[in-house]
Amino acid sequence: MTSDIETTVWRALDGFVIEIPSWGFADTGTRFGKFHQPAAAVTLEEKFHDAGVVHRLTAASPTMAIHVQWDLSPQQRPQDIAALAKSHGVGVGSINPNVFQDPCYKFGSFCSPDADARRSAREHLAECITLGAQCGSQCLSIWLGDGTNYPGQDHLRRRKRDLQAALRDIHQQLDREWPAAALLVEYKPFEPAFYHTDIADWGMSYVFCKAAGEKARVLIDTGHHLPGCNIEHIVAFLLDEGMLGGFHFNDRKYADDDLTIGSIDPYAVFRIFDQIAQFEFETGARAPIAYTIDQSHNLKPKLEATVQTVCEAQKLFAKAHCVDRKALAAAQANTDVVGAETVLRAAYETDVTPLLHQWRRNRGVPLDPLAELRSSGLIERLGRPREAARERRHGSP
Ligand code: AFD
Ligand code: MN
Ligand code: MN
Repeated sequence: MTSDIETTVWRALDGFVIEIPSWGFADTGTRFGKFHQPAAAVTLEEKFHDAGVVHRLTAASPTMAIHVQWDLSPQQRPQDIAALAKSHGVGVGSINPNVFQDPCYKFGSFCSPDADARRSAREHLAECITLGAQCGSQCLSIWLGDGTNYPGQDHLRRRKRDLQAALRDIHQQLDREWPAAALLVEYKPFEPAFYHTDIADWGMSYVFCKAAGEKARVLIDTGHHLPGCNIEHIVAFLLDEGMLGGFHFNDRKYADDDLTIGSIDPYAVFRIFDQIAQFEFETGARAPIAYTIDQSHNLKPKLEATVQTVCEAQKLFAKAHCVDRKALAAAQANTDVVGAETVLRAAYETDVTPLLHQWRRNRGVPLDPLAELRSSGLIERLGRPREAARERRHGSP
């Protein structure tokens, strides 16, 4: 006989689809250096291959987010990209433009005082929209590094108005060319700009989304908050407004550290998922949220870090769906502070391993995907030909 908890958790896991980032498989580093891994993916084919490995091991990650400039060459046709993804058992996920690395974006993209930079950014977004519409993606996910480094450097309200106009124009192009797509607008308090960032917090993203059009939603990157910020409160508020579009998962000790989710503060992630679970319990509907990993796997082997992340996210999401919602509501109604907290902590401390194992058994995937990967020798087997290919390309690793 299936218990209510089992039904609730399995149904939640069915809907908890976690998109993996192409950039999670490639060599990354910090501004102090890049650390090469032999099995790191370089080509789009290798990235889709690795995404397929993760999905076959977890049954939870059917799409891979594309970072347009990091992954694609101008010659690649959208239909070929979609076919390549399909050949590895995954689909094309969110389209991530890049208007922060080209030298023309030195003073910003859509907010730049330089009309040519604004024009370049708009042209790049137009190309991204055409690409997304033609390769079966469902989402355009925008992050801007726009900002300034010094007081007085630029006119803050002029920058805001230029960005509002650009996002409105982008939204209109989505309506014309890619009507099924969601438009996610990410925020970040600082970095690469160090005095002000044009989309610095959830409120600014909210206002930009409202001005852009009805497809636009706020994207919460869990590493993009100043220390002490109550992220689950932002989640609750945006859920209630119908303006939460999705997440970029990672963890952080100090800033946007891009560590793996739950590695520093798993209880914080649980509290975020608890707000979503409560919303789903009370509405009886799945929250329309895009869950995407956005991490830099500098020290951890890329594939291990990605599988570990998917499993950790599933575990915390399952725990959040173990909360006794009726007992919690009663304790809250009676201002039973300790009682309410005890209900929440009991769910957090629930061992959901048997529930995860049964969910995976039902899908024919390994009960412990990470252990399976680590014992398979796959990463070592991938490293050798990829290292050889790198040497052919560059003459050295
Ligand atoms: C960087 C940014 C932001 C963005 C990601 C992918 O901080 O999180 O979403 O790159 O473009 O991590
Ligand atoms: Mn992000
Ligand atoms: Mn980030």
